[in-house]
Amino acid sequence: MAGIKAEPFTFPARPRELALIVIDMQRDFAEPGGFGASLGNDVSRIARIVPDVKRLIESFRAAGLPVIHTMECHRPDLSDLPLSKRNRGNPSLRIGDEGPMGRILISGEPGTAILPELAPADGEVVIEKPGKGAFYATELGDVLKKKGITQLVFAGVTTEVCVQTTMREANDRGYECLLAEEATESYFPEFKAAAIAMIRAQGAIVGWTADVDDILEAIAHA
Ligand code: C5J
Repeated sequence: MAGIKAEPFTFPARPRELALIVIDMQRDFAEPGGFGASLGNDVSRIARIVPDVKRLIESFRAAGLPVIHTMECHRPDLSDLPLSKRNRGNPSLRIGDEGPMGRILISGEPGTAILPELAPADGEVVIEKPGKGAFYATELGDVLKKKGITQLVFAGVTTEVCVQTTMREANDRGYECLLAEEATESYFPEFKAAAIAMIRAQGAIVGWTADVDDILEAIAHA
């Protein structure tokens, strides 16, 4: 692989050290009645990226490269939910409350599940995370170390919250990070654009960004 065409310059991909990380493509963020909707967001924006996320997942699987999924969720007894998070804002339903898809953002509930089109395959790692960043209070760092992964391609939602937070955590831990632009979304288009701009500014200060087609092209030759 010669590298992946990206901004602000070519991503120096090393296929043996590369994994795809799909952040929080859960019903709770993408369907009416879930966490995203309870905060007053237009969740239809999220469903629109499903085909591009799926193309990325399929290409990594076809190349034999790891796909890792994350889910933002909490234990049923709420012991990993800080009160500051539960009480924040004025949502119509709080984390842990019973909603139309089960308890909001609680592990094992129907609404917390990953969208069926993007469901993890047998053997793929699924990280349940109580925070916005996927390294905080999870086994993600150990999983990546064991697999010899040093580079991460990012997809998922939302761009400026869980995706960007995890990219920043990964960048500080020495991972090289590439964001797939059409495979990430925000409830606020201007926040997606700003997150992409700030990630790749100053010579890729947090990481690189690339078109899904350019990532697929490179992975096909991995
Ligand atoms: C949010 C996330 N937006 N997965 N979570 O609360 O980005």
